[in-house]
Amino acid sequence: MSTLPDTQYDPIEALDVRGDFPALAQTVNGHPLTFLDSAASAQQPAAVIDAVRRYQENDHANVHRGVHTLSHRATEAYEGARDRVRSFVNAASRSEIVLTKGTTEAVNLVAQSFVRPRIGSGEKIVISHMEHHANIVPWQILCEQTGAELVVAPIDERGKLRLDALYSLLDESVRILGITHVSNALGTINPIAEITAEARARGIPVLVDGAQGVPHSPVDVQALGCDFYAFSAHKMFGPTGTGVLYGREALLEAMPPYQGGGDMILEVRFDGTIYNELPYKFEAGTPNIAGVVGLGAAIEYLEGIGMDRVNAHEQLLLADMMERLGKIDGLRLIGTAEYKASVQSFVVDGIHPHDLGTLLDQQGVAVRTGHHCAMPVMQFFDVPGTARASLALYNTADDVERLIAALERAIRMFR
Ligand code: C6P
Repeated sequence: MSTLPDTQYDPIEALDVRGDFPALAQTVNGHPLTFLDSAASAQQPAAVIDAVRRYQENDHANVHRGVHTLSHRATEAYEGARDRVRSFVNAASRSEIVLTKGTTEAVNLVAQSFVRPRIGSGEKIVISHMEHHANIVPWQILCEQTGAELVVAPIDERGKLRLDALYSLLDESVRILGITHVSNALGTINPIAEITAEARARGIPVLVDGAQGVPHSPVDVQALGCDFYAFSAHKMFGPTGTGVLYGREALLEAMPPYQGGGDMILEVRFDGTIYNELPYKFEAGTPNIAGVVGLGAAIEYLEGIGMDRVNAHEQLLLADMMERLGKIDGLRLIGTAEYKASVQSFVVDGIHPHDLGTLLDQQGVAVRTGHHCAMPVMQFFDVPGTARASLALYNTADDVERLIAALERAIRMFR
C-alpha cells in the first residue's frame, strides 16, 4: 500500500491501494477492469487472501473443541478476529459480537430470537421504504407467524427518509425498528444516532442493517446508540459466508438461542440442556473459521488505512461521479440525498439497465443492474431496475473517467 504522509494528504492521491487487490490487475473483455460493484461484494486485498491461505495451510482445525496445537491455533485465530471486530465497531464487550453467516442471518436471528417472543397480534414492526430484502422479508415472515403488522416509513423523491413521518409511526405498539444505515440502492446515509435516540426515548429497540455502513466510514455502535447492528464480511473486503451481529449484552443474554447444536451448549441431557454463555449461545455448529480469519485480516487492513481516510477518498470520488453522470443527456440519477455513501443508481432513457450493464461490461466496466434486492425502492421510483455504480477505497478518478467514457459510448451505440 502506498500512502502519503498525513501532512500532505490529498485523498484522491493518497489512497492508491489498487495494487493491494490482485483481482483488479486483470483485463476484462480486453480492457483494464473497472470494478464498480463493491456494494454487491467487494474485492479482497492480498493481506486477506494470504491470511486465509496461511490459516488453511497451517492452522486449520475445529475451534473450541480440541486440546491439540492446531485446534488451539484455530481457536486463537477465530477469537482474535472477534476481538478485532469488537474494537472495529467499538462494542463494549466481546460477548456482544456474534459471528454469523452474514447480515441476512443476523437480521433473521434478531427477528426470531429477540422480537418473536416479545410480539403479538396487532403489534408492530417498523422499517423504512429503502430497506434491502434482508431487512424486509424476515419481518414479513415474523408477521405471518405472529399476526404482527409491518409498517413502512416513507422516503422522498431524493431517496431521503422522511424522519417526521418515521417518528410519527413510533408509538407504544411498536416492538422494533429495523433501519438501514446506508441504502444499497440509493446510497442514502440515515442519521442513525438521531433515529435511535427518538426510538429509545419511546422504549423501542433498534436494529441497524449495517451491511453498507461498515465499508465506508467509521462505525461506533455505542455512539450510534443502537441495540443491534448487522453486517457482512464480504462487503468490507473479507470473505463471503461470514458476518456479524452486534447486540447489547443485556438483550442477547435475555434471548433464547436461534439454532441448536454443537458449541452452543454447556451440558446436554435428555431431560434438559444448559446453553453456553455469550456469544457462543448463538453460534451453533462448526463456524466458517477461515471466513472469520479473513474478516479479522480485512479489519486489520482497513485499520491500517483508517476509515476516515477511506470515507474522505470515497466522498471526493462520489461527488465527481455524481456531477459527471448528471451531465449525461437522458441519464437520471436515482438517489440524490444530501448525505450519501459512494453508491449511485441511475437509469438512461430508452436503454434497459441490463442492456446498459452488458455494454459497460464489454468495455471492462462492472456495475450491478436490476433491483438490487430492494424492489420497493424500484417501485417507489417507478423503474424496473437501475444501473448502480458503487465505489470502494480502491477506486480512483480513472475508474470514474472510464465509467463516463464507457457510458457515453454505450449510449451512442443505442441512439
Ligand atoms: N446487498 C447488493 O448488491 P448478505 O447477503 O447477507 O451479505 O447481505 C444482505 C444485505 C443486507 N443489507 C444491505 C443494505 C445490503 O446491501 C445487503 C446485500 C448486495 O446491494 C447484494 S443483494
